[in-house]
Amino acid sequence: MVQAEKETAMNLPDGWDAEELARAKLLGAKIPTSANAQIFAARAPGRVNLIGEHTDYSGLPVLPVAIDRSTIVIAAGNDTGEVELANADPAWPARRFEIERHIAPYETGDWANYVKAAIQGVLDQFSARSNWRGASMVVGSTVPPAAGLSSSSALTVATAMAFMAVNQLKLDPLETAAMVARSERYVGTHGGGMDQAVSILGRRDHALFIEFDPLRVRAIKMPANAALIVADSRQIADKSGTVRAEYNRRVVECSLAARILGHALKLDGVRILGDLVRALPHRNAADLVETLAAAAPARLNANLKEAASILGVAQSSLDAELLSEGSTRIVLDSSRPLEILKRARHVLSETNRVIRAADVLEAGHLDEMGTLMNASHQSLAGDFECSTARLDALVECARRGGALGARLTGAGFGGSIVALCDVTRAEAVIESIDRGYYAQQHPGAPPEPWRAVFHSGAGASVLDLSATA
Ligand code: NG1
Repeated sequence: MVQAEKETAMNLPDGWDAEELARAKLLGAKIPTSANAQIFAARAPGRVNLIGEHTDYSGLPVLPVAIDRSTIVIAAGNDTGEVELANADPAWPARRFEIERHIAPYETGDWANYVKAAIQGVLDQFSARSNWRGASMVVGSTVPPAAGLSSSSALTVATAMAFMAVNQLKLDPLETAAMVARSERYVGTHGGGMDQAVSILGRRDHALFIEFDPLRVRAIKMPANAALIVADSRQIADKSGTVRAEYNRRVVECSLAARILGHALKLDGVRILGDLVRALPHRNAADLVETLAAAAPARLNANLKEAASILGVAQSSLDAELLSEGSTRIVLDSSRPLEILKRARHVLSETNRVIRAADVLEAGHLDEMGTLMNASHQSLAGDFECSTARLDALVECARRGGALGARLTGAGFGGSIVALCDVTRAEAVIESIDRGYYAQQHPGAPPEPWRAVFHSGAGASVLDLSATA
C-alpha cells in the first residue's frame, strides 16, 4: 500500500500516518485531563519555498511546498480561562497565561509569543464571542527551528487550529490562512502570508502557486523525477533580533518603492508593489524599475524626510503608516540609507520568475526551473542583500554536485538552502554538500541531521485524538 492508501485505511486526514499519530499520542499523554475528556491534535507542516522570496508581503506570488516535518499541538479544553502550555522540547519552558480580549506579549523572543499570537488571532476573528474555553496544550515539533523552514508558522497554525477545535469553531481553510497570517504579525515581524497559507493548504506531492489579495492557490504536481534537497547552513536565522530588524527594513523599503512608483505614475492608493502590478498588468518589470530610477534617488535617508517630500506627504503620517505603532513598531537603523531601487528590482524580477516557474514546473522542465532558482538566488544576494557567505557556499556546493538550481529559502540571513535535482543525482548533491560545506564548517560532526531529501506533504489538519483507537 502506498502512503496515502495506508492513511485512508486508518481513516486519518491526509498528512497523518501511524508515526504522526504515535507522536501525537505521546504528547497527549502529557496532558493532565480526566479519562473521558476530549483531546484534539492539530498538525501543521513547515515549508520549503521553491521560488518567490520576499514577494509575499508585497502581495506578489510565491511557489512553496509544505514539507513532511510538522508541529503538533495537543489541546484539551479547561474551564480556568487560561492557557497552560508545555513544550516537549525542554529548551522551551512551560508557560501559563490568561485568555483576555487583548493578550499582552511576553518579552521579545519568547517562544510562547507564537502561541499567544495564534490565540489572539482567533479572538480577533471571532470577536463577537465572549465565553472562551481555556486549554491545556502540549507542543512537539520536527520542523528545525530558525532554519528558514517556517517552524514559527507551523506552531502558529497548529495552535490556532487546536484552540478553535477546543472552542468548537470552524473556519474555511483560506480564511484560516488569512487569519493566521495577520495574527503572526503580533510577534513583531511584518510578514506576508506565504508560510501560513502553504502550511494550511499544502498538498502531498504538489507545490502551491499562491497569489495574494485575494488569497488563492493553484496546486502544481511535482514532477516524479524531481528531488528537493534542503541543507541547513547552521547559521541561525533568529527572527527575534537583528534578522527581524533586517526583514522589517525590507518591508519598509519595498513599500516605499511602491508608493514612489504609484506617485510617479499618478495611481492612487498604492501601498505595496502588488498594487502596481495589478493596476498595470501590461507594464514589464524593467519598465517599472526604470520609472522608479527616474522618480527618486536609488537610496533614501532612513528618517523618511526625503521620501515624504518626494511623495508630497507629511513625514509624520508616512512614519505612522510605514512603521506602525505600539509593540510591533518598526525601528529603522538610521545610520544606513534605505535601498529603494535594488529592492524593487528584486521583487519585480522575482515575480516574473515565479510566474514562469509555475508553468515550467507544471510542464516538468526541471532544467529551466533550476535556472530560475539560480537567478533568484543571485537577485537575493545582490539586490536584496539577504544571503550570507555561508548560504552562498552551500548553494555552490549543491550546484557543483549536479543540482539544476539552488537558492536560499525563506527570509535568508542564515537558515537553509533548497536545491533541485534529478532524483538520480540526489546522492551526489548531498555528497558534494557534505564534503564541500559541512566537513569544512563542522569537521568531524556527522552531517546527517542537517541535510536531507524533503518530500512535499499535506497541509494542516486537526483530529479528535480521544476518538482514535
Ligand atoms: P521565514 O523563512 O519563515 O522567516 C519569512 C516570512 C515569509 C516570507 C519569507 C521570505 C514570516 C512568518 N515569514 O519566512 O512570509 O516573507 O520570509 O520570502 O514572517
